[in-house]
Amino acid sequence: MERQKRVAAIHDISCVGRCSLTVALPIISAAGIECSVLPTAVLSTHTGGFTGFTYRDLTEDVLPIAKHWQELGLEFDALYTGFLGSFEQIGIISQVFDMFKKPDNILLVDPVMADNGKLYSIFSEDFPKGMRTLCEKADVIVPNITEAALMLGEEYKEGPYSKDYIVELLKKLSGLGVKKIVLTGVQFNVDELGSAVYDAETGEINFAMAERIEGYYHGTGDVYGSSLLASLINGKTLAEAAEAAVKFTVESIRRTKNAATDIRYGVNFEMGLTDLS
Ligand code: PXL
Repeated sequence: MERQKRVAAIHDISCVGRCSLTVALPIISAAGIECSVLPTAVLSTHTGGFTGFTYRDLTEDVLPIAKHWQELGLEFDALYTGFLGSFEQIGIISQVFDMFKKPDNILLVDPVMADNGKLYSIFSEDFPKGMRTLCEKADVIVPNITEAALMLGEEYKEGPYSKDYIVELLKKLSGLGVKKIVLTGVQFNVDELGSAVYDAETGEINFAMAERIEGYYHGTGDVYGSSLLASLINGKTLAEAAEAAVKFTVESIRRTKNAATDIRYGVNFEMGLTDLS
């Protein structure tokens, strides 16, 4: 039997609200991949739309956890980072990348820090500059349009976008040195939403679009990133993985919309997990 693949997911634990590790762990596991976790912070809920959340910064634990893994001789087919608990963690995760990088594994960075033109309130203005340095080390990055604009030092533009603008953003992002870019929140008209994929090595650009469902649903970036990575690890091309991730995310949003639940609690991805496996 083929060796089972193993991923290290490096995100916070938002105890309630379906994002970060409470999304990455089930999705990656359902795809048949072992998912180890390195929590960056523990919060009672995520920070989007809730007030009064608790926040335990785990910056001091990240390196000792990684060093223990190294002593155990552990290897990973991918390291997948999302929400980081502090600015300092950017440099620490960069060290963790150096510890576990292999010629054939994937460093996937989702530079979680902003959406809808705004940096999340808990991050300082210099956070995008720091996140840019982590993206420079990655094999694959998955920014949304806001995160892309912030890392490039550009003004955020609201959609719909022209194809030329999206292609320009992809090419500028490849200037960071990263070879595979998946840009989310791409919109060419009001009825569709999806992602743009650029492989800087082959020059290939693809778009994965789906019907846009009205409303802002929390945690969808993590649902998307986790399913994208699961498909990549299971041998899909970047373009195929983006297609599958758009489909899985949109179906999760549709289920949530139909149930009319409070959107702060994330999307119902759980009922799609059996299809994923
Ligand atoms: O899904 C992104 C995310 C992850 N973790 C925390 C967040 C957010 C977005 O707001 O607050 C703690």
